[in-house]
Amino acid sequence: MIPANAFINQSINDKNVQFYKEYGFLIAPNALTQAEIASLNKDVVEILSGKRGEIEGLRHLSENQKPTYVQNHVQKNENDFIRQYTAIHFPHKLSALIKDFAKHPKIVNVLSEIVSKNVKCLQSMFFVKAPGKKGQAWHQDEYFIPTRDKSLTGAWLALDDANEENGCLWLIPGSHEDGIIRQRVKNDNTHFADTEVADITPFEQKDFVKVEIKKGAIVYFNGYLLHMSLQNQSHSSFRRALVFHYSSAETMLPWNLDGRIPNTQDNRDIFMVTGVDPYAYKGTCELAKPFIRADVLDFRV
Ligand SMILES: O=C(O)CCC(=O)C(=O)O
Repeated sequence: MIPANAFINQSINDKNVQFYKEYGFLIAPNALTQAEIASLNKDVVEILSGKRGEIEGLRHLSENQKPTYVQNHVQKNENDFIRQYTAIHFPHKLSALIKDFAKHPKIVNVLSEIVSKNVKCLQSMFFVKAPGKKGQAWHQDEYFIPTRDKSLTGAWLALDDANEENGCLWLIPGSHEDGIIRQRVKNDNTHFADTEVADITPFEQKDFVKVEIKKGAIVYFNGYLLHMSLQNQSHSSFRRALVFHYSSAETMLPWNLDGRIPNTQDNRDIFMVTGVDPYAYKGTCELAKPFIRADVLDFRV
């Protein structure tokens, strides 16, 4: 059972903030409206149909495989069309709507309490996670995105009901606390797309929390928190989710996007979501390009 203080009702309170410090996560049920969810899902169909420009890894389809629209509603093929994808990285670079959601007042309100008064957004990911697609092995986001000041925070927006069968998030409460980046070892769990997995010792099955949530909920979690998701084993249930990663604006961010860009002391491909940017004098720039997540993940940073 997830303790009551993990749940944000209406707006974040002191008990939520204390819970986040101790356990490294929070859940805000019913944070998004049905209309907001529908608008995000529709936007991603457009992105993946190539209407917003070329994306690395996009699979080109013949005209009759593409989704068709009638009066702005997807008329056919939407599910067939998106089912080939697990996720797209940096969709906010192709969608003003998605970028706006990163600054959603409900999200900013929470981040101001658990991250800093000054918060920047570092990346977005849209998970389609069609039936059959694999999950992501136990990991800490901080391993990939090096803030190293413990301010890295994910906001995971559920755009479908997420449950064990369709590959919801699992996490280990409190695993962020020692501030250690865990050793990564070879993965042999066929549920995971990754070649490597974080060594979660000394945690065991009894420490795992399954985050089964309704669409519209938002899960917040610390960048050092161990989390994973299993394969989508349902026949027809997608497990869509939009994820943003944020840090305090004070953080210098030596993130080379897993080797996609040259090493940098401070990656300025960011945008502010609240407060003041102490490094505004450096300006910002475009470094990351949107790309489709590979079916096998071989990240070594
Ligand atoms: O949604 C998933 O399957 C994995 C998400 C994740 O690992 C993350 O957002 O950091």
